[in-house]
Amino acid sequence: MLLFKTTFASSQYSITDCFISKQKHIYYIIILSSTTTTTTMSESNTNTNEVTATPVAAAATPVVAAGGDAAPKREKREKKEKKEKKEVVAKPISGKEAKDKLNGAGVAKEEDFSEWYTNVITRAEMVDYYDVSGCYILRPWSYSIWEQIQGFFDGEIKKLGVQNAYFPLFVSEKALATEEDHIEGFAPEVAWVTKSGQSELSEPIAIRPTSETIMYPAYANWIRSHRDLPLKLNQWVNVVRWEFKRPVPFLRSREFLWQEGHTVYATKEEADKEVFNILRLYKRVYEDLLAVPVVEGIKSEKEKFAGGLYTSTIEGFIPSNGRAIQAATSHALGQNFSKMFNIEFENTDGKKALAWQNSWGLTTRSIGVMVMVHGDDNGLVLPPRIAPIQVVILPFYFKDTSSEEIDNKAAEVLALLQAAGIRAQVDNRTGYSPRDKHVHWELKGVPIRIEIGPKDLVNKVVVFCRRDVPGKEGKFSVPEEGLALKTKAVLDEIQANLLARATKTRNDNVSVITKWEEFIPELDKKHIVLAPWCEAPACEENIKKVSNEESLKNAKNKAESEKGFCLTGAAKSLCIPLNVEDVDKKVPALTGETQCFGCGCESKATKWTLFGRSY
Ligand code: 87F
Repeated sequence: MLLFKTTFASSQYSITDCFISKQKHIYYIIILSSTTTTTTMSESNTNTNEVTATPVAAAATPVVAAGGDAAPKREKREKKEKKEKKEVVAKPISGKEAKDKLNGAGVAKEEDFSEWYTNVITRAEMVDYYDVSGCYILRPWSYSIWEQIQGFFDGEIKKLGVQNAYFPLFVSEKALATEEDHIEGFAPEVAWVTKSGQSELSEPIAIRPTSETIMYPAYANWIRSHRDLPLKLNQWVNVVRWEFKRPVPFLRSREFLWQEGHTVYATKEEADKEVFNILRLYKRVYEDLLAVPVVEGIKSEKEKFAGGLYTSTIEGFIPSNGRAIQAATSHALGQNFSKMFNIEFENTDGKKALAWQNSWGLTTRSIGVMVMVHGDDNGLVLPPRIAPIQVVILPFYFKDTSSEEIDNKAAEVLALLQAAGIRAQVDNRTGYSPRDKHVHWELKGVPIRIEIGPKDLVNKVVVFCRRDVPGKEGKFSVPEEGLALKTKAVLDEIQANLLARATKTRNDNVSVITKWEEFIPELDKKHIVLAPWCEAPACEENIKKVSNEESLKNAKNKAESEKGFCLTGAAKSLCIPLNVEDVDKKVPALTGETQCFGCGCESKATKWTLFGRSY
């Protein structure tokens, strides 16, 4: 690792940090931040968790120089980042507490949610830290969940006629600038490569933060006639967004994995239909696979993707801190991008027409949401459909019985579960006590533990322990006869129970309000709110501003934000739900008489809208 400090002759920016890969074809990702005049070069230890990368695309590029990262704003942001920079690191267990905290998450979920989360994902071997701030290693225990999500979603989009492709990681400055207007707000997050070896590249190239500007120039070449439509492509890739807010593994990292779908249609009707088909698939990923309830809705004008016509979204909820989280989005881009990139086709009348486009994305954030929603004080609680191991078989030996007999039984059970398509494994590691194994597999969130001991052999039963129902209540004997079917039924029951439980909690945490005075008190109960709203951007701006000010007065909330785990106390609109019934609330139809609840806003309400503090 080399750390550079230098200054560009004609720029107020300096290189504060660059990472050099020790491979044959070296390239540097140069991170630019505000003024420094010294030129130093030092070799530092690679083993640091505190690589303070503050990349700002802006310096050398017209894209950003023209855009929204003016110096005062940037300084403010950097100051804020410094404050928030404390890395999320699992605290070692020490001292008097160590003895009783060595198991499970090490801290109660309700006591310190931030520490709980960090402990769980590291101890369960989902994630490990890396020496570039904001980047994490996804270990097999989390990556295989991503593979489950991929398997389902990929299969479904293929049924809709979507094909996978791969477009390059790099974007030229010119291509990125095509989207200048829309990228403005995002520009500070774009990371750039400016060097190869010791030489400056003649033109810096950006690393994809999203691929509109990479894919659409090719689309313009490929699409000529209505016969070339629809074009439906998807790619499963990594993207880089150099976030300045405090990173949270899975939820907000500087590199993450996602799928991005980019489709092109001849008509708005076809495009609109797809927007909601995809949204429904996203809902299925969350609800059917991850057992996390989400609300389908439309983003407000302020919260939509600026480049598009409208943004449909699914919104999740984290009960432990009362925060909503955008779970996935499906955008109708209209003809905005086809205008910018000249994606035109000759229609059936022989006339030129602009194409209608959509884009949609789902990320590894989904794994973090699932962990936060279902996990408990003993660790992960994995929904069976995505659990890398659905059943772990634990043979228990006692002095006076032959371990061979137990091992044979375990192998027999394993074979019959695997034959039934269940992801099962035997834990016959030596040197671990039954208690150790119990704690280990609980922490990993495996849905069913099957214990087999000498008595069970005699009785021709095995003992089931459900991860979702702790203690004795979740422990019961199951006859060997019909074991595979019973296991499948219990896995289904666990899956359904997790969704039902999370849905009830989410619904219990939605408050219906009609007046501004109710807003902050409800948010402070860690609720999200459903309120009659006028949809005006100025009203939303005000809601954000006032809710932030009022929240800061709340000492508890302040303490939380100082810990850095949550962003701000500001609340914003989450979505205009497609079905208000989704959150199990009965609200009167808006007649045109109902006032908007918004602060100081005198307009009439047009939509019941979900608001909340969010990630
Ligand atoms: C960050 C840096 C540069 C979001 C960014 O949601 C550009 C962007 O365009 C940017 N962050 N976006 C919007 C992405 C829109 C859209 N792209 C395809 C999606 C889903 C998949």
